[in-house]
Parts: sequence; structure tokens; C-alpha cells
Amino acid sequence: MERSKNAKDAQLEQYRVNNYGKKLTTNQGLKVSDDENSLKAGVRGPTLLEDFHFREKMTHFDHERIPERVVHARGFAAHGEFELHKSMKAFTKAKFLQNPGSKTPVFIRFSTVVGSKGSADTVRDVRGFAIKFYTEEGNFDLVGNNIPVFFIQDAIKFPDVVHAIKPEPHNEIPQASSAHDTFWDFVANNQETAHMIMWLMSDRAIPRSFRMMQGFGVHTFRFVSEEGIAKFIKFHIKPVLGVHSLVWDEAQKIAGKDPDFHRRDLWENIEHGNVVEYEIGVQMINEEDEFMFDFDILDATKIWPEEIVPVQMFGKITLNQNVENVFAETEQVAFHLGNVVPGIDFTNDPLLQGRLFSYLDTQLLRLGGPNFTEIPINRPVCPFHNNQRDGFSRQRIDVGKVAYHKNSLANNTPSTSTWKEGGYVHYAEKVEGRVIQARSDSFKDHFSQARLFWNSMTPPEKEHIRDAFIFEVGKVKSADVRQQVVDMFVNVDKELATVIADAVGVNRPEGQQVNVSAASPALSQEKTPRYPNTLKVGVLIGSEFNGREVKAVVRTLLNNGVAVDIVGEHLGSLTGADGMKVVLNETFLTTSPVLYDSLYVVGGKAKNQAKFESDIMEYINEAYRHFKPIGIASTGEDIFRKSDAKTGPGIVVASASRADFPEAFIQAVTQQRFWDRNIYSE
Ligand code: HDE
Repeated sequence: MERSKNAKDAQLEQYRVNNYGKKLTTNQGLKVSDDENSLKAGVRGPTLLEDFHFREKMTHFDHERIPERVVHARGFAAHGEFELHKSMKAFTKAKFLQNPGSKTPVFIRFSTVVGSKGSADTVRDVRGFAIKFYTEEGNFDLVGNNIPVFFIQDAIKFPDVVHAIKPEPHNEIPQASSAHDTFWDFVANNQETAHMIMWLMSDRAIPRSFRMMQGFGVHTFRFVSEEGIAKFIKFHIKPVLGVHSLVWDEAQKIAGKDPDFHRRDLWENIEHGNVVEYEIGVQMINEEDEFMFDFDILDATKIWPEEIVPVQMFGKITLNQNVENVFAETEQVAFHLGNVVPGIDFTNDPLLQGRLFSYLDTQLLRLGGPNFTEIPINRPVCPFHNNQRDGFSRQRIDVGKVAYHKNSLANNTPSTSTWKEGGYVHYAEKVEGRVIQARSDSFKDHFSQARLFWNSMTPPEKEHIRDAFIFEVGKVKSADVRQQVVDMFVNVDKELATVIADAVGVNRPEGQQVNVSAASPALSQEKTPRYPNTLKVGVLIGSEFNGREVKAVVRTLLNNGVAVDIVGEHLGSLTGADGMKVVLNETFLTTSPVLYDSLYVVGGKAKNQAKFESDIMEYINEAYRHFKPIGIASTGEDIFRKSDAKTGPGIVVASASRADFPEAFIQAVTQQRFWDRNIYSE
């Protein structure tokens, strides 16, 4: 695919090295004559210390690893661009938000939070959504998540929540999972987690794709205009393809069948030239309205319901370029909330305040010193000059003898800039108060918005949340902790807590839910946009298929942007009853029904007919249980009838819909899930 020719790409190009066709050398540039055998005293003798090439090669290898991120270790990233559609000049001085049509290079790293670097993509977890905007005024990092609230209200508790959710330290089990004692013990004993837990148990925590997740800045930030007028803001990012999720059983199976499911999905879609798009906007609250709400706008465990404070979209982010080297770019990228530009400022959100310390600190360890800003992926696209010097792996050569401010020998340069000249001037917020270690009373309502979230869910979404609780709390060995969890979540919903109690073998809770009947429909995924493009259909096929029929369906799928895998008994090609040939690119063994959004069951003949039919039935049964659309060709009906699946919602049968079949099937694929399918009916 054509490279995005923006300022960041041009900068990175200076650092890219292509070794293809070159001579092998040492790092000193010396040509190497033998890379197979170390230098020895005699062919069967000991290796000599003198072999500098061996030692250099081995030493470099020994030092290849750097510490993984303490959280968000598993991630995947891509390059792209932000385009401004609507000027935000009235609200912020930020230059990249002034002129509609202006473009800013971006780099986005998506991640899970809990698992280590090699863990599976589809675990139940929050997803990181970290964006680096390479603006002309310096880098702006929006280090968000796909869930708009957080577990805790004050950064001082971050090490605690992370210790509780990470694998338990005595046996390092379980990997990348919140379903264990220490996490739920933390939840029950730190009830500020309630709202976040509702999101974590919801479908949001098992996204279908990075391309189908919302992003949130979570904290309350400030926009500051050229005139110095500030507004409280929250950042929102909405995927153009809509917000879609997996089902839990499927997510767990994908974790084994394809642990790289999300990174592969992003990688392949970008490689195929499918643009990955998100709208970005803000919610804004005037400074004087700070206390108008029944929640504290500085509390990161609260949302601002969109129905009360609408999101104003101002631009689009497009990802269109994969990285060249995952370590150099994705691993070495260093995000930091303190990377801001004039016109974007902080608030006193105590979670945000703590993050302003942590990110810089963590990079020093991870990237081995203070010069990580010189690593190509971290460099701003504008020049940078200051009196910082030295440190491990310094690359720039600052010339001259003056490295201090103020000076006369260098005409007092590098010089500072005023606000008007583009200098960063911190917003002059008035603060007063006594020094105190305490939580504001306005932060103490932990359940109203947890219930607001519950009230906003459709019945299938509620069922998924209920089942997630039953799974997670069911994994907790301590009956006492299970009881505490049930006694906590009765505050959110009595019926929910009672069902959980029965399922996890503890007493039904005695308390009552909070008295909140409001809902925020924007929180449900049910009304999200739905498109067929970039969804994936598995075509299950044997020989003697009906060529005309299959061709029409596959063509309709491809015309709608659907990706198609042709799956059969073996790789190679097959011939239809009418002589048409198809090339198979997967077998029943190399792929799995959980890796498709839908199946098209063609059937046909195979060498081992019994095994062929049994494989197809297994695929059908699995897709059926995961509420997926299934299209049945005329040659596939017999096998379908022998499977556990029943005709009904999302089952499109060629003989029933005849000429309309391709269209009817596309509609079903677009719908993605059929929650009204009763998978347990006889
Ligand atoms: Fe982070 N977080 N975090 N976090 N976070 C890190 O920084 C931290 C929080 C988020 O792709 C670390 O470079 C504290 C909220 C993302 O490279 C570390 C607190 C949100 C990423 C850190 C939070 C996030 C991180 C680990 C409580 C959503 C991955 C490695 C105050 C708004 C960035 C690193 C990437 C990574 C600290 C809470 C998002 C240790 C102390 C809330 C997306 O610095």
C-alpha cells in the first residue's frame, strides 16, 4: 500500500534501514567472512576470546529484551492521520485544532492491561487506546482506554488495583484474567470500582476488533482558548464501523486458536488497504457549570451522560500504515499525559494528577534513561532545543559551550516563548485549601452511575453482564469474597446480585439497589452502526458444489467488502458440479469457526465424506451457539439438518430465499449477531 507521506513518515524514513542485498558486517562496519563458525583453537578446540564478531553478536542478543510495560504490556500499533473537520478555535488555542482540512500524523497503540507481552488478545480486559498526535507545536498524547471510567479515583491506589488484578504472586496464576480471588477481594473492599466493574463485565471488555472499539480520554481535561477562556472537556473517539464485541465463549476459544486475533485483524486490514477510521470529539462543560451535576466532574469513575452533555465531533482519525518494526516503533513508543500543546490543559482529577508523574517515570526504566525522546518514534516532527545534555545513549550532538539559562554568551538562547508566541502557559486555575489526605465527599457515590449503566443495557447485554459475573465470581475460591461481592452489587441491582448469589453458592444479599431509574441509551451497543465490510465469512466447501450459486454469493460478499476464506478438507483446489474451480486457502484444521463472523455452508463431496460432514457440523454448531449468521447453499442443506442448529433468526437458506439469497445473506452478515435465537430450544 502507498505510504502516508506525512511529516512523521518522512522523519522515520531517515532511520529506516533495508539490509536486503547488503554485505554482512559488524556494528563497526567490518565485513564478516564467517557467520557459521566461531573462532577456535583447532576445529574441535575451544572458542577463543579473540573472536570479536562472536562476542559482539552474542552480547547484542543477550541484551535484546527491555522490561515490558508494567501494565498494557501486550499491544499493537499503527500509523495514520488525524484530519480536522470542524475548527475548535473558539475553545482551544491548539494549532492542530484550528483549520478544517489540516492533517496531523498520529500513531495509535492499542493494548490489553493485565496480561504480559505474550498473552492472548481476546481476554476480558480494558483495552488501551493511546494516541500520539505529532503536531507542529510538539507531541500531544491522548492516553485513553476503550472504557470511559476507571477502577479507582486516586492514583495512589493504582499499584494496589494492579497488584490485585495481575496473576497472584505466589504461583503467577492466572495469566491475563481478572477471574481470581485477589481481584474480587480488591473490588469488594474498594467499592469505588463498582461502575468500572459493570463495564468490565459487559461486552465492551471483549471487543471484536480494535477497529470496532470506542476510545475515551477518561479524565476531565481543559481546553483553553487564545483569549485564555477555559472549558472542562472529555475526549471521545467513535469507530466508524460501530462498536462490536465477541461472545465470551468465543473469546476464550480464540485465545487458544489465534492469540493474535486483534493484532492480526488490524494488521491484515491495513495491509489490504482497508482504512481504519474513527471520529473524534469532545464533551464540554463551562467552568462556571462545574458544580451543576449530581456527580463530581473531576471523578474518573463517572461519565458525563451524552444525553446531558452531547459529544461534539471535530475530526477523523484514519489508520493506514503498519509499522516496519514492532520493537522499534510499538515497543519503544513512550506515551505520557504530560505531552500536551498550548490550548490543552489538566484538571485536578486526582487520577490524572498521579498519571502525570507515572508515565515519564516508567519510561526511564523501560527505555533505559532520559534520552528516549530521541528514539525515532518518540521524536516530535517540530524542532526541539533546550539545555538538557548527556545521559545514556545520547544521539544528538549539541554544539557550543552554553548549556544553561539565562546566558549572555549565546544571546540568551534557546529563549522562552510567551503564550502569544506559542509558549505553553499553564492555566491559572485558582486553588486554595488545607494540606490534607482525604477524598472529597462529592466522590463518594459509587453506585448511582453503576446502576445508570445497568439501566441502559438491553436484555441481551444484561444477560452477558450477568453471565460474566457468574463466570468471574465463580472462579473465586474464597466463599467469603464471593459473598462480599454479592453484597456489594446488590447496590446496583437486587435481581442481578440474587442471581449471582444463587449461581456462586452464597447467601442471597439483603441490601437494596440504589434508587436510580435513569438510563443513558448511548451506553448500549445495540444501536451502533453495522456494516458488512471487513467482516469475515468462512465458506465451507467440498467438490461438486453448484458453481453458479456459489459464485453469485461470493461475488456479493466481496462487493460488500466482506473478507472470504475458502475452507475445505485440504488446501489446493476443488471442482464444482459444473466444472467451476475454487482455490481453498484454509482447512477445517488450520482455521476455526470462532475466527469468522459468519459461515456460508456449501457442502459437497470429499474424500472422507463422514469426516467432512462432521467437521462442517461442528463449525455450524459453534457458529450457531455464538449467535452468528449462517448461510446455507442448496448443496449444504442436508448437513445443516443433521447439525444441532435450527432454522430461525440469522439462518438464511438458499432454497427458501431463492434468487434473493445473496442479498438476504448480506443483510444477516451485516446484523452480525442474532440474540433472539434460542440456542437451547429442542
Ligand atoms: Fe496507565 N500506565 N496508569 N492508565 N496506561 C501505563 O505507562 C498509570 C490509567 C494507559 O500503549 C504505564 O508506558 C497510573 C488510566 C494506556 O504504551 C504506567 C494510573 C488510563 C497505557 C501507567 C493509570 C490509562 C498505559 C505502563 C492511575 C485510561 C499504555 C507503561 C492513575 C485513561 C500506553 C507505560 C502504551 C500505561 C500508569 C491509569 C491508560 C505504569 C499510575 C485511567 C493506554 O506509567
